[in-house]
This record gives sequence, C-alpha cells and structure tokens, in this order.
Amino acid sequence: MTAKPLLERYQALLDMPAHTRSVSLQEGGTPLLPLPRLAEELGGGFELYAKVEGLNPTGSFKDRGMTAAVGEALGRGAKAVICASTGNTAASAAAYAARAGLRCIVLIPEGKVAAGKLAGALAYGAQVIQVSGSFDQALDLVVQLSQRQPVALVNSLNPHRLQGQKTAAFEIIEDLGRAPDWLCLPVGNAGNISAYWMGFRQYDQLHGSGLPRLLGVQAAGAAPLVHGAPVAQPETVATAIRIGAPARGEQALKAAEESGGRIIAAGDEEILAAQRRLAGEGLWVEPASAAGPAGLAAEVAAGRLDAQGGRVVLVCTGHGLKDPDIITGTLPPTPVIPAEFAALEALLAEE
Ligand code: AN7
Repeated sequence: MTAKPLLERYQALLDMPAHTRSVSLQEGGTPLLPLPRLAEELGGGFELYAKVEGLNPTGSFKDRGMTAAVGEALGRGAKAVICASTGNTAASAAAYAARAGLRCIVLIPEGKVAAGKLAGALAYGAQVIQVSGSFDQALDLVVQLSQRQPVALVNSLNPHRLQGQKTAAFEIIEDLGRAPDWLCLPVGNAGNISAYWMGFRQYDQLHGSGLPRLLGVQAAGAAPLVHGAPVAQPETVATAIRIGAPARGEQALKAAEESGGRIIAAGDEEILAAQRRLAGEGLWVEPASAAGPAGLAAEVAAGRLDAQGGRVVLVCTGHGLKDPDIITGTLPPTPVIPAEFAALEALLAEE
C-alpha cells in the first residue's frame, strides 16, 4: 500500500516553508497498540496503549522530524546535512539524506551508540565520525560547524524537526477520538516532548480534543531536568537518552508543567525490567523507550499518578532491534545440543 507522505497528510497543520520538498520513506501512521495485560498488572484502573514508533522506516520516531528537516534543507538548496546523535537521529538523517541525494555527516559519542544505529547510519552511506566525548560535546561541534559552513543542522534545535514530530500527537488523537489523559515518554534532548505538547495544544485549539498530562522520563544517571542542572558525565544503559544538557530542556519543563504533569527519573534496572515486561506482551523496544513504562509503573505504585477510568499512552520511541546487545549481553548463553532427538528431550525435561 502506498501511504501519503506525512508532511502531505498534515500539510494544513504544519508550519513549513513553501520551498520544502517532499523527501519521504512513508513514515508515520504507526500502530497504537493496546496493552491490556500490562494495564491490569499496573492496577491503575486505566486503559493502556503503546504508540509503536519503532515501526517507522528507520526504526524510530526520528523519521517524522527528519522528513521535514531534510525536505526543507533540500528545498533551500543545501548540499549536506549534519547532526550529533546518540544513534537514532544519525540513522534517520542518513536515510533521508540518502533519499534526497544529499551528503550526510554524523557525529556520535565514541563507543556509546547501539549496534543497529551505527550500522544503519553506515548502511545509508553517512560519513560517521566518533567524538571522544559526550553527545552534548558532539552537539556543540555540529552547531559551530553549521554556523560557519553551508551545512544544514538537522538536530531537534532545527524547528522543522518539531513540526514533523508533532504529527504523532495528531495520530494518537485521531485513533482515540480525543487526547489521552496521560502521555508517557522518554526524554533525552527534549525535542520530542516539546513537539508532542505543541501538537496536542494545536489540535485542541482547533477541535477541542483535550490535553494530556505529560510524564517525561529521564534515565537516573542522565537526569538534568530532574536535578535542575546539567550532568557533566551522563551514564545509562539507555544510550539513546545519555544526554546531560538537553537542548530543549527549558521548553520541556514548561510543557510538562503547563500540562499538569512532570519529568521524573527511572533507574537502569527499572528500565531493563520494563523492557522485559513489554517484550512479554510482544512489544520489543529499545532501552530508552522502556524508560516511559518504567516511570509510569513507579508513579502508579507510589500512588502519585491518578488515571482511574482514563487512558494512558506510552510512546515507544525506538525498536528493540536497534540495540540487540543489551539483550544478548545480559542473559545467560543459550544451550547447544547435538542434533539428536534424545538430547532435545533430555534438555526440555530439565525444566
Ligand atoms: C529511542 O538520536 O537524541 O528527548 O541523537 O533515540 O527528543 O531527544 C535520541 C533520542 C527517546 C529522546 N527515545 O528524545 C539521538 C537522540 C529514543 C531516542 C529519545 C531518543 P528527545
């Protein structure tokens, strides 16, 4: 089936320059998957859904913003795009640049990008440069470069990224018939939570669709918005959100506050447990995406989140296949048996 490009589908609602060209991989239109068993286990008396953003073309929500940012860059005559990335932005920028026929340069923190993301960026033909430092330092470098050279910056500092990303809010409202009571999502550089809030507010002003409360979740070792100060050396198993100085931090805090929600932190163990729990319902997400459900579970258990009789949406930002090493590296090795029926029976009898 041929789907309409995202920017075309929501053209009337997006504030994009007229010169923007269409650079699409048929992003968006992702499933809103009910999670009845997890809802029951959490015991909060609400309906629970996952917005499965890992089913975008490059496996993360970044594609929504990248079709906009790269399309705009192409339309204004850019020959190259650049970004710093914890991985997903890199893979997405690389794919959309390839689609547009543009050069793509990505800077990533050395050794801290999950295998599927690095491989993606390389597969799509980006020039990948590792920086001995953090994502925040890499972002600093690409911002400087984009100010001095004719290279378009496609990090979420680029406002067009947010225009594309806010379409996820529109889709959720259209699927549910109105906004959910809570939207729960991971927060790294804080572009996505800012974009969702923009989208929900815009749709509400036009159609009275209501507003969700936002529960943003950072990883405990990379939680500048919870501590109220940058984190010089962020550390977490959820490498996608290993970010110590979010570019849109102020905007995110304001969005959470305006919504009547908040930004909290979840520990790595809780994040990995939430990842296993979602996979136990057939939904494998990358660790960063499990920060949302980890935070939600903690808030409900502590009686701090009342959504009784309402609806909660978890934004599952990236596919589990992005970071296979997290699974294979933390579990015992799988058994090997000789190709004999007796050996198979014996092994299964052990359990
Ligand atoms: C799976 O790719 O920052 O708060 O450089 O990959 O909008 O930054 C990724 C972020 C959540 C956080 N979930 O979103 C990057 C990058 C996943 C992510 C986030 C990211 P923002």
